[in-house]
Amino acid sequence: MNFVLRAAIAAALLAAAAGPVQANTLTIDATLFLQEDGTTFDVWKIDMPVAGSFSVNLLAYEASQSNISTAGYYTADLNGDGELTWLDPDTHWYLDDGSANPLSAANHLARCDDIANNCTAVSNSTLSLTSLTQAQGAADGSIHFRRDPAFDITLAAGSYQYVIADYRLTDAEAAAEINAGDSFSAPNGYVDPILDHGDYRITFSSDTLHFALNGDTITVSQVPLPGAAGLFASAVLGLGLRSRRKSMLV
Ligand SMILES: [Ca+2]
Ligand SMILES: [Ca+2]
Ligand SMILES: [Ca+2]
Repeated sequence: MNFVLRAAIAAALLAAAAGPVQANTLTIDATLFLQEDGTTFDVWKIDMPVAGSFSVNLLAYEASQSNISTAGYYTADLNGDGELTWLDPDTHWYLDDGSANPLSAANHLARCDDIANNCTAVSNSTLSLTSLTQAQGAADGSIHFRRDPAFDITLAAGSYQYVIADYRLTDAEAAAEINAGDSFSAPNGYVDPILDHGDYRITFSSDTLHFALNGDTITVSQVPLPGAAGLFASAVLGLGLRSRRKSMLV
C-alpha cells in the first residue's frame, strides 16, 4: 500500500509539475516571403506588464546540414506542410519606445542568429539573453545543427519588438522594412528548392509566465497556478483519507 500511495503522489506531483509548463507555452507558425527587393521579416510586439523570464525556441531550417554532401545530411518536413523550405532565422530584439518605427539602431537590444553563434550574451537592467544548447534548441524538433536560434531571455517591464528575418538582417534594413538583397538558402547541391518563401515555427515557454496572442501582439503576464496547486492539494487530501481509512481497518 505504501508503494501504491507513493506512486500516486509521485504521479500527481509530476502532473502538477508538467501542468503549468504545458499551459504556459505559445507556438506560432508563420512564413516569410521573397519579394523583388529582398525578403520580408516579421515583427512580433511583446508587451511585458511586469518583468519576467522565458525561453524562445525557433524551428525553421528543414535540413540537418547546409550541404547535401556533408556527413549526416538529411531533410525533414518539420512543420508537416508537405514541402521543404530554407529559412535560416536571424532574430533581433528592439525596445518599443512608442515611436513610429522603433526598429532603429538606437533601440536595438540584442541579436540571436544561431545556437551559440551570432548570439552574444547580453545582461543589463533592460534585457538579459543567453543562448540555449543545441540539445535544448532541438527540443522543438529542429534538426539543423545550429541555424535555428534558441535562448533564454529576461525582460524588464515595458514594450518590445521581436524581429524574425532570414539571415541576415541589419538595423538599416529593419528600419527600411525589407531584408534587402536577401534570398533563402537551400542546402548546397539541393535540386529545385523552394525559394519564394520560408516557413518557421516559434515557441515561447515559461514555468511562471502566461502568453496571450492578439494579432501580432504577445502579452507576457503572471498568472496564478490553480491547476498545479489543486492537483497537489487533492494528492495530499487523498493520502490523508486513505491513511485514515487504513488506520480504522487495522
Ligand atoms: Ca515544411
Ligand atoms: Ca529549435
Ligand atoms: Ca540562423
